[in-house]
Amino acid sequence: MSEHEFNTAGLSAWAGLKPPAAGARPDVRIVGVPLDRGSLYRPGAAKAPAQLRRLSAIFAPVTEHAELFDSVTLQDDGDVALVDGDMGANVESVAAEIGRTPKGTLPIVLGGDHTTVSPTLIAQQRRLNGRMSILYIDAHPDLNDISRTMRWSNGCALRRGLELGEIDPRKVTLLGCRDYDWEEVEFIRKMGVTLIPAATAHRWTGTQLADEVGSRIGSDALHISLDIDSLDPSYAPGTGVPSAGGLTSRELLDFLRQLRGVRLAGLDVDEVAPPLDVGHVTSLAALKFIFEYIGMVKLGANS
Ligand SMILES: [Mn+2]
Repeated sequence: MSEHEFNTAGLSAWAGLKPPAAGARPDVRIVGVPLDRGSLYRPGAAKAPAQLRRLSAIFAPVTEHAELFDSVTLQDDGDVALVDGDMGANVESVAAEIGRTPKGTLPIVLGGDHTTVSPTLIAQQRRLNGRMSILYIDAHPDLNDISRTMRWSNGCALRRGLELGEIDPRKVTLLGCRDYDWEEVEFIRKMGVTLIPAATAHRWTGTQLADEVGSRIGSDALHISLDIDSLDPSYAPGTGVPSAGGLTSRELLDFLRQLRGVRLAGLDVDEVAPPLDVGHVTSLAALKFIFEYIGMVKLGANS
């Protein structure tokens, strides 16, 4: 270990949060999907689950608003087994694994590139019997049918998840977008996807996100898919396709906070690429979001 590496000796992963008593269901279940064969330009995200687990040990179970959440129970079931090939070769087995998450437990899925979201949405749609809305936080809508000849690239990730999960595109809110293929713009308009570009989100104040999402969600639970490239590259350089003009870390955490009162369904966090990172700041930004999310479990957001 380099002298500049975080020394996590003696610390427990996930801020020391414990699994539940035998036979009880955890509040949160962690599952890793170390696959980056859907990366259109630069791989590296396959190394994220291990890195996020390792660095999770330096966090404490306290939100940024100084709320203690050490009573949240957490079970980390490690990484799913993968076969050679892209997400297409793995989608059913990964969806089945995520689908094993007990009812009432929130799955937190660690990608991997953003094709991780496809099996995640398939599993969540089944777990929630279709009563799910989606907040997709990303620089890119990932709504291409085919991207650079691949059906299972990260540029098609949301499209595949909606298709195979039989999910109504009108249940999707895109947040933080700023790079589009024209095919994606047409899909958004034609299929009734809600689009909140990064430029719009940047000007929002107060509870506008909660109002916007809340007005559409009805009695659904909300699944959040976070592509770390939704953040501006100055906050998250360690990702395959950085895009200028993104959200600030502050905005992202505030948007999450605004969703208190919305029924949460689960979370996936994707496109963190440790080999491309600088001083682990991208991994730590992802973990900050994950820990604030876990902190919401017992603070009224999931009741
Ligand atoms: Mn994405």
